[in-house]
Amino acid sequence: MKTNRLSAAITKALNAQMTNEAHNAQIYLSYASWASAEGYDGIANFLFRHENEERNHMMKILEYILKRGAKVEVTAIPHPGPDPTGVYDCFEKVFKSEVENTANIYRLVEMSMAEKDWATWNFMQWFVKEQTEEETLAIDLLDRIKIAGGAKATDSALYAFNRDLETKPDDAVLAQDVTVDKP
Ligand code: OFO
Repeated sequence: MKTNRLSAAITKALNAQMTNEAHNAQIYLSYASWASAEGYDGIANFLFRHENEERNHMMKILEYILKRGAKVEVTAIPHPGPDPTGVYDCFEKVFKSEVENTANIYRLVEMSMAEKDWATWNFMQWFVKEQTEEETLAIDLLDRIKIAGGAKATDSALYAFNRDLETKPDDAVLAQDVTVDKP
C-alpha cells in the first residue's frame, strides 16, 4: 500500500520552501558576518540568532516531509546577495526577505487548502504565525532606526541601537532557546 501522504505538487512546494528557509538563513548569516566585521556585535548577535531560527524552520519542514512518507530533495541554496550598505539598509533587506518568505508561506497554505490537505494546512499555520512575529520584529527595528535618522543615523545613535540589541531580548522567541523539535 502506498504510504506517501503528500501529493507531488505539495511535496515539490514543501521542498522548495525548505530551500527558501535555507536561503533566508544564509541572508542572516551573511549580514551577521558583515555586522560583526563593521564592529556592530550586538546587531551581529541578533542576526546570528535569527540565522539559527531559519535553519530550524528548514529542519521543521524536512521532518514534516519525512513524517508524511514523502521524499526530501536537498538542493543548492541561492547566494544571499551583496553586503548591506549600512545598518538601515541591512534591516530594510531583512524586512524585505521576511515579506517575500511570507508570500511563499501563503502560497503553500493556498495550495494545501485547494487540495484539502488539512494536515499540511494545519502544519503551515505555525509558519503563518511565525512570519507575523518576524515581520513585526523587523518593522519595530526599522522604526527605531528611522527615528534615529534612517540611513543618516549618527554613530552615537547606531552605537545605542547596537548596544540595545546586545542586551534586550527579542520580541520573537529567542533562537538560542529553540530546538528542531520546538522551533
Ligand atoms: Fe522562516 O521565518 Fe522568517 O523567514
